Amino acid sequence: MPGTPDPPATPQLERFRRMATMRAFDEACLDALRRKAIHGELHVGLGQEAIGAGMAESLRPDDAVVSTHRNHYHGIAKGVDRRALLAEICERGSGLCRGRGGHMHPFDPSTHFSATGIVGASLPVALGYAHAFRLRRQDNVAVGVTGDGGSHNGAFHESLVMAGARKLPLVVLVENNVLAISVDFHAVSPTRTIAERAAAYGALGIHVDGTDVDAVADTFARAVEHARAGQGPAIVEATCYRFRGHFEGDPEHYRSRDERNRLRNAHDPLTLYAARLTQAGVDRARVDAIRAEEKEAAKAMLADILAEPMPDPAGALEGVFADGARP
Ligand SMILES: Cc1ncc(C[n+]2csc(CCOP(=O)(O)OP(=O)(O)O)c2C)c(N)n1
Repeated sequence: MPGTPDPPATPQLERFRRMATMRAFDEACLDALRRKAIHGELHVGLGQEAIGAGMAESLRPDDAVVSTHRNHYHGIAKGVDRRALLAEICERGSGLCRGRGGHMHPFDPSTHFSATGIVGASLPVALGYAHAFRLRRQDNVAVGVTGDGGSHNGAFHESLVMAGARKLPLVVLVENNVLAISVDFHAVSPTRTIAERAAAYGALGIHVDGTDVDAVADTFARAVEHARAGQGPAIVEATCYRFRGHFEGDPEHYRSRDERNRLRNAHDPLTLYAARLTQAGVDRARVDAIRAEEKEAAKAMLADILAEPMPDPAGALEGVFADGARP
């Protein structure tokens, strides 16, 4: 009705908006790549938004998250400034690390967020945070993110052994998108799920549908509560699907276009949640407006960033070496 104020946003609409923000952010990255504003490999997370959006609610500002090469949604979930993150990805001076980290190595001390392109290496760093929280008697948690491929890495085992033995507040989030580049998880895993490996570490292990934002939010809350209460580490394994190649430019010889389209049609977390919301009586126009607003906001943010000049090459070594240690 004209003049009627919008009804207040429900927590469910907020979850939908968070997913829409993440989708729009990565679409802006794809746009930036097409405009040649990003050099080097780009790994986006289209299809995995429900995990980032679901984890956000349980985390406090002083908790820590250490992510992977596919890190944008975790940074957004942790509260990293989105413009600074996108500017970093576009290698601009206003970026989170003044454009020196790029998309795989964003560091944000103010939100305790970082990422690494070394597969498996996020977990020992998160373990370090968990250990520090314990030594300082803080009831914070550290989240170490890995993919299914990373869960086969030795660092996964070593981090969970120590966290389990010392009951450290480590939550290992495994985004199981069933592929490690071209390798099918089921062809190489000795266990049906990764969550069931938790028993070997005295950890809580929970498997969840990573395309269902409500289920992820509930599961993640349980795991964080467990770790925060001093009961030791937890593994949350969220199954999801990667809608694009491993990196932009991946010829994807390991799956057909039909297979990819089938996954996208059946498992898109935004489409699935929009249907759930409308079945629950939310006006479809309101849901669509949220997506449109987030898309518009990301587009405007990218345009603003691309209007910035590239950093002066003369300053390329600034902030790279410790005080005065330039070669
Ligand atoms: C130690 C190490 N080995 C290999 C690579 C090359 N590499 C980059 S991503 C990747 C696969 C990661 O798969 P997964 O952990 O399932 O994450 P996803 O890409 O599916 O998100 C590999 C092998 C690397 N970056 N680091």
